[in-house]
Amino acid sequence: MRPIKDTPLTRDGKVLVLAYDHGLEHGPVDFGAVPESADPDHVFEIAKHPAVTSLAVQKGIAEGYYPSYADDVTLLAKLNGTSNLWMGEPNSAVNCSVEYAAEIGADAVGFTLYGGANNEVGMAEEFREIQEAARAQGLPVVMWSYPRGQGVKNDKKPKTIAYAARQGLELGADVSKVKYPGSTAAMKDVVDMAGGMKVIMSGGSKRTDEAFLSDVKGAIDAGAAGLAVGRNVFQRENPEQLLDALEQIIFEEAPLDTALSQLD
Ligand code: FBP
Repeated sequence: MRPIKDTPLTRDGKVLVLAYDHGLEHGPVDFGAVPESADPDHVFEIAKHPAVTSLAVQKGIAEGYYPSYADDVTLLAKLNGTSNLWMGEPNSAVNCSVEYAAEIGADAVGFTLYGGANNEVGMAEEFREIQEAARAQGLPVVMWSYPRGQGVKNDKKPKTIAYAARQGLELGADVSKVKYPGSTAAMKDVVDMAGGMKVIMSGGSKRTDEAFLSDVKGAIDAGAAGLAVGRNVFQRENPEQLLDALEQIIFEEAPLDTALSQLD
């Protein structure tokens, strides 16, 4: 398997992506709980935490804010994305090229593939162009691999999630980011289906610390390389505390209780 350990996307082979593309994907509703989270500077400051191996943002946020943080934050440029105002079958516009991402300082690129959607074929062809351009630039590629749309009855089914991870391997991603299938055993099947490619868990909507960290622990115990998380971090008043706890679980392989003891 092509190693990505020498890229800034990982630390000790582990991955913790702080995702902050929600302003496009979901809109202002995601910033209601903590209004300052609408300010990209607030989230770039959070991304300086040593547990965060990269910050995933769309082009406009990268262009406007990354220059002030280039020494402290690793940039993962999300190349496609669509607003929640779009009511058609799941689809995602390519908003940034790999070449432009590299020009504005990206260390890695990300792309959403909706397997099972009407436009899966078109998205896979866009991914091919992006993956090959990223290889030419030496940038690792993270696939947000989210089966949904008319071909998918239940996107939480473990076999569907395992298929999503496998799509990343087959199409040449370095990392597949998938939804948590609900248990360590099911996540192990997902990880096994990805060969040696790194699989990371997608954070999901905000829940209690214990529920969230228990899912993360389940994913790590199953062999996942880490996590991409947005709302469970930036919808908190004290995100650094949660990142301390995540650092324990992901990088120190600490038990859940040790991680929970980092929190008030
Ligand atoms: P969360 O941890 O907040 O779930 O963020 C991960 C992420 O993949 C974001 O990059 C993206 O905006 C969002 O989830 C997409 O969520 P949805 O499942 O609603 O499409």
